[in-house]
Amino acid sequence: GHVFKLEDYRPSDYLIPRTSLDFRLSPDATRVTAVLTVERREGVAASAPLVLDGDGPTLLGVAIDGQLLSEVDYQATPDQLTIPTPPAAQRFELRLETEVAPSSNEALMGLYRSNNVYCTQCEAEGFRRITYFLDRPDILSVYTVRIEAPHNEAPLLLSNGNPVESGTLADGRHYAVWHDPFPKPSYLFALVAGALGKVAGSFTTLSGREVELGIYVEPGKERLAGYAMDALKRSMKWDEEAFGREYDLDVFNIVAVSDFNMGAMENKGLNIFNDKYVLADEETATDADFANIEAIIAHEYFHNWTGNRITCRDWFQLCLKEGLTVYRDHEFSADQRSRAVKRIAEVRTLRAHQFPEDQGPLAHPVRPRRYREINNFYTATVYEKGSEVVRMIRTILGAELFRAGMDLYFERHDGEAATIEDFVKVFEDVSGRDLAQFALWYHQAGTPNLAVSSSYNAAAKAFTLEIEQSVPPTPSESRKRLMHIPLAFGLVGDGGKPVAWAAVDGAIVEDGVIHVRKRRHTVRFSGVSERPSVSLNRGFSAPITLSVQQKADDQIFLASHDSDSFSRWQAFNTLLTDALIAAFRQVLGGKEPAFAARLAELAGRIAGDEALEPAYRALALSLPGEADIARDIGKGIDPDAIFAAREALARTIAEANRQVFSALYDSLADKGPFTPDAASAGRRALRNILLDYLSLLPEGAALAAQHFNAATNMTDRTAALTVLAHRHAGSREAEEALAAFEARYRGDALVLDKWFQIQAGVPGRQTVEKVRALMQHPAFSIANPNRVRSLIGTFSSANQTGFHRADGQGYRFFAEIVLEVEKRNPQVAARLATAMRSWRSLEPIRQDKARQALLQIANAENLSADLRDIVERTLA
Ligand code: DPP
Ligand code: ZN
Repeated sequence: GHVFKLEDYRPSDYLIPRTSLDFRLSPDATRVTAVLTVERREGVAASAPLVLDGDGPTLLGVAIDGQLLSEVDYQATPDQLTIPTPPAAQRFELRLETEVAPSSNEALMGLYRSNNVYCTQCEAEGFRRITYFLDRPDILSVYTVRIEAPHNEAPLLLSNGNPVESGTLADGRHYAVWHDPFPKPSYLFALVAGALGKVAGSFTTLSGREVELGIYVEPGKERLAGYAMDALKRSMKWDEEAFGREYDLDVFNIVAVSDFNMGAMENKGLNIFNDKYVLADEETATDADFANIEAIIAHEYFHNWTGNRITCRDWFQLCLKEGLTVYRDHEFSADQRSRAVKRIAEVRTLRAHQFPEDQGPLAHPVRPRRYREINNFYTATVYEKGSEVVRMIRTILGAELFRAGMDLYFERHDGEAATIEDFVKVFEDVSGRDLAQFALWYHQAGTPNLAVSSSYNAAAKAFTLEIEQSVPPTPSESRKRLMHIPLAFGLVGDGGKPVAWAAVDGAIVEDGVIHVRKRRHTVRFSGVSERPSVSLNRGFSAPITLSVQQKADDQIFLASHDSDSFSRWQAFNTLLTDALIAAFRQVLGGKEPAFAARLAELAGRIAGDEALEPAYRALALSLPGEADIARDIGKGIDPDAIFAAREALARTIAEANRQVFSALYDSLADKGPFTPDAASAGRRALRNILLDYLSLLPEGAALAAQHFNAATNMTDRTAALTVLAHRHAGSREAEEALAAFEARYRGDALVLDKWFQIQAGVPGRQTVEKVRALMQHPAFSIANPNRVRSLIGTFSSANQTGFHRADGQGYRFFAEIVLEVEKRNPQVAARLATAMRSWRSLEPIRQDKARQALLQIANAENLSADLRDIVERTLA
């Protein structure tokens, strides 16, 4: 396939300042008339051909300035429309008639049908499936859209911008016209038509403008959109307060659909959402679902400024909008909930998804320089690491200069298609700093490591840190440059108090941050009157790995006393990880794993520490996942041994803390009616992790069954069901609970996704057969991305012992299903296939089986560009 390269960027010869679209909707043959005002760019020769992008629309006719072209005047292929000799005038009108079939569009890109509702998804390159266009983000156009359909089939007709006209026509048909005054790239175009229920709201902006809000859902589900509406209003208010950003149209609409490739899409004034991220009440949604809804509603809304008003020059700049918008939604959630807890959760996610990507064959810079298929770059690196890079800018500049830089960014680039260079420049301009070395975070792949050791000289009152940075090689980048790493730190003394120093040399240290810029720094603190424990990378100030020469005593001390709550959590998590890695080696050596008694004691103390938020305690008690442990071990992975080590530690902690956990479990039972707020969710999280431990003790299955039966909300119900299915698989209690859950939610596809997910996650070799059987369940559909992700995605990316069965059956099944999904939906198949990205870290026997499965996919005929790209890079 073609490789797109950043350095090949050049502006197009033509612009399209105005786009007018007319849709005659029909499931199998929708007519689209596009009238484009085409303008030759200043300085471009009149002989320059006009070349538009396409992806299979049926072309019915082409006219220029009202004159129908004959077929010798243009060349059309499925992916290109060329007009070799456009008019000499600088500006002309191009009219295109195309036909598309939404009902047979299973790729869910372009115009398609979901539950009989017409909807669109155009990012990144879906618009070209509707009509030929300059389908690139630097072509900004003002759109007017007319939609016509039979009233009974599609009473609701929506597009971007503001409604300007609507009316009835003959034969039960009607139409609506929408106009979006803000020039936008084609990937932000959207259309929705169908029969939907509406939840209405309104918002008064900072400057007093009234905005009409609408959330549209499947009729009958309106009641489930209340939380999303509330989250939307809070997002709008927060963006005014935190970033001075006001909404700019008269209406803001959100539509929930059930077939959607991503989480949601930020189309201007008309966000389209995967219904999973809109619909919620306590009966059907977990606390995690509520938190996701809040975050994604905010994320898409925030795109209105970071993505829509200022968009990307080209797709290499994807992180310009995504990394920044993730940073904004993280800050929003931190302000709405608990900042400390939110930060820990973010870091866990980053480590679980971005670190393995950065450390494997799919590693790429936050701003890539090459791609074959842009759909494959909506990655944890672009999103999550991209957000961390923005956070580091704020750490380096401080809150005020960061805000000044953001203000300048909005002022300078509003209405433009910008680049990462533009973004970095505003912060250089407001601060006077040189961020050239810092900008390597955008350009260089790989997770940097800092090796740190410390020493204290009591006589000289000197404390010294030896810091050495390295960046591991990644595909096609074997030599790395030295990075600028802002390392937040603290010297912690008796009882957790900060230890003072008189002077420091060896690196720039400001506001609690060591600016690591060279390969080695010897940082000397003088006038230090007691031996401190050093707390490093506080708040996770940089997305790096640390190799610290630190005694277990120091870690235990920090896990109890560090005043930085992230680092305190980190210290305990490091102790757990070290113990689990040692236990893994014991299991491999045929021994029973053993754990230091003080680890379990510390777990008990954290669980019962009333000074700590319950949500924080829940996060501390949740052991590193099997995949986290595998990542930290790095190679020679035997998932069965990791599983055994982890179960042994959980059991040790449970047995040592039986009384404390049990009493605490009882005291945390929900009193009063359900509320989805962070504090209540935190109490449920703590109680449910305690259940997880207690379920390992005698009577554990009975306790979990009781928890399941007494549950009054989905959080508790799924927590108990998970414990039963995963820890007591095959027991009467587990079977009864699974059956009861299925019966209760038979008609609710989104809730049954949880049932699929829980069963796909059951550890052990038998699960592959169970997953295969569940594909025959009436609620499963291989055409629906949510179903596929719940069942197949969970099995392949979250079931270490099931998927990585030593005999390769998990991989074989997976290859077969990926190829099956690929026939309809290449994007979803390619995403699934990334589950194989860490195959080289497996022990040799599994590695060989994994390679065979990858080859099976690679050798299939007519592979899509999406899947081919992932599989070939994974095998390279
Ligand atoms: N809809 C996806 C997101 O918001 C891609 N833009 O991240
Ligand atoms: Zn986004």
